[in-house]
Amino acid sequence: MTKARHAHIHQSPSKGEKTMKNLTLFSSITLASILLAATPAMSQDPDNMVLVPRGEFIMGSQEHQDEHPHNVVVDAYYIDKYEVSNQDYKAFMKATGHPAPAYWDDPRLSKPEQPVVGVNWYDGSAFCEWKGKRLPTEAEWERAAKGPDGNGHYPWGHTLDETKANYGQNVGMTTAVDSYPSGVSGFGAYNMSGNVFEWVSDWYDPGYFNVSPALNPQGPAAGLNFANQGPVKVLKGGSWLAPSSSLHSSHRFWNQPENNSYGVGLGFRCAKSASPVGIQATQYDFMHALISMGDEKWAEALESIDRALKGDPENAEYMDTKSLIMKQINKGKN
Ligand SMILES: [Ca+2]
Repeated sequence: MTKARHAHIHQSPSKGEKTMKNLTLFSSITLASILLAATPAMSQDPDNMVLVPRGEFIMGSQEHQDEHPHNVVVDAYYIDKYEVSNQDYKAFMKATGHPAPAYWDDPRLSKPEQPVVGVNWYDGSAFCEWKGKRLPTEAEWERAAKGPDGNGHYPWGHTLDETKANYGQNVGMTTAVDSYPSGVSGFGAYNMSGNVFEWVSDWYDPGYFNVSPALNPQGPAAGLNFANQGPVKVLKGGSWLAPSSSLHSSHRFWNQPENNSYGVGLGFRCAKSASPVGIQATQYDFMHALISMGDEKWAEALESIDRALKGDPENAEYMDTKSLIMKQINKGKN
């Protein structure tokens, strides 16, 4: 397997990046007070999934050009604590008659507790649908890997550590889906780095992080037609076979959705939306209005503050915020 596309970038921060840093400081202070005040109002956790509350994080990193860092807000969701195992996949095959994936009989890879490998994007989607779930978006996957602090290069922190993940042929095969408990992400998800690459729902486009919406990005409408072999979907997290350079949480790799064999380590986990309700949703709408203001997306900001005011019409802070937004919108018209 080859991967020669990534050129490391060493540029001084652009105006956008400076704005983002200021925004991050501003919003972190404001958001901390909002989030501390918010009380969880979620349905009960589904089995073997972890809850990731609605919140903001910096998606991407300075590592590669296609990882352009940008602020993103993701609605609350659950994500599987573990990669889907062979045992899980066997139950799916039995219940639905779905065909066996590649490497199903490879003795190194076929133990019940090892993650299923050799599945294509459609297999992963079908499994998740059978479970009443779906593949995570790239943003959901990355937030789950980065944890509540949102800034770790790896799920466990900043330093590469072979005792915390299975990568680079250090072990020579996949390990159980609950292996490496010390490498668990801040939200409690296992093996987000390493073991098997994980399919997410988004198409891959190297420029997408420059134009992505700030709220619940779903990926571009079409994928890069890589080497004229057809459009590609995003893969996350590296694998037992892949080098350490693909391990960090914002790393983006890709494959055609019908391909199941790349690097003998293509697996997945599923996700499920979990919408906040009541006062929490209102506070988050306010939060999103502030973030949109920081991004100078005034129409988006107005939409969010109107939603917040609908939930809490007498809130003076929300009313003040709306006047600020209106002032900017009117300034643009003159
Ligand atoms: Ca993984």
